[in-house]
Amino acid sequence: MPFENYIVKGIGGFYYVKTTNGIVECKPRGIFRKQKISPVAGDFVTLEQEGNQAVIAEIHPRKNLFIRPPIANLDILFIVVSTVQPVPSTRVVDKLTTIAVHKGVQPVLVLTKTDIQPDEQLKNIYASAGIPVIEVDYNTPTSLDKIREYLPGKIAAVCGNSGVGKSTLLNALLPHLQRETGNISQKLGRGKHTTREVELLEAYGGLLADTPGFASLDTSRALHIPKDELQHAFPEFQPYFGQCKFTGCAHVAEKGCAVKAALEEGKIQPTRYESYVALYEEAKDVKKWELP
Ligand SMILES: Nc1nc2c(ncn2[C@@H]2O[C@H](COP(=O)(O)OP(=O)(O)OP(=O)(O)O)[C@@H](O)[C@H]2O)c(=O)[nH]1
Ligand SMILES: [Mg+2]
Ligand SMILES: [Zn+2]
Repeated sequence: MPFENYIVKGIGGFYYVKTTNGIVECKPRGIFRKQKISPVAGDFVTLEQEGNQAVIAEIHPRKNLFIRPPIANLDILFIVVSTVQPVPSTRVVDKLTTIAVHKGVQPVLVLTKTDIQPDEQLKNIYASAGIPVIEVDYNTPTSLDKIREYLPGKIAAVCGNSGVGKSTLLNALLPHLQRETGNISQKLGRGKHTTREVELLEAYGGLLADTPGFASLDTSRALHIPKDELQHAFPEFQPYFGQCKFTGCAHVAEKGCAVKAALEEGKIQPTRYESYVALYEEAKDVKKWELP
């Protein structure tokens, strides 16, 4: 494994750290609590021995951090979207892709239930936005190869609305897992609403997070992207930066906007642009002191 000394999971104040000598149970040094820093899965750490107890003495600088679910150093976010049941929402997908890009995470769209109904439109929207799209078809097991190819040397997580097929995908990638799948009403009926902890699973030379309840990231205010930075979370806008008539153009209602021109020429997808405007309006209402 290319990874060592990382937190596999945390449960009730204890952390499980993968080392060259196996998994070590440890506690964080008291200093972290005083500094209000919580170790999370994906953290790379330095362990020290205090008597009989291994302790986390140091948390290495993080590439990124998500609070809900708690995970650090994410490289890849597989955004699972089903073509039907539930029907896809480009707004939800765009919120997730922008958060990923903003945090330095590669978003990868995973289209499920294509066996029930294909969706060329969705595929085209994201492919033309420069976001990789993988169609999963469980009747063609090689369709999972494209997902596996992303994993070597990377930390990845799977997210998406309830019922899109996250657990089904994890089970197909890691058959020994056998996470529970099913439709929502069945699960509620059986009273299965267990929240488990985030756990990093070794998968194809990388780490794949099992993040129960990772429906839509924490899309609360804590994850708002500052309005001026939002445009950079849309990779397909990039070629037009610096070409607008006004410097500091927000690409919303300004005259001579190169992004809007590209939209009108069909070079930017309407749903993506609509999401940008909606997210921009949302971000405008967030005061500076509310940003992390
Ligand atoms: N036909 C078809 N059914 C699928 C596919 N992927 C998932 N399903 C079914 O969709 C239902 C929901 O799948 P789950 O894997 O439980 O969905 P989930 O995203 O884990 O849902 P939550 O745990 O509630 O967030 C199950 O009945 C699956 O068998 C697919 O590609 N094709
Ligand atoms: Mg599930
Ligand atoms: Zn503009």
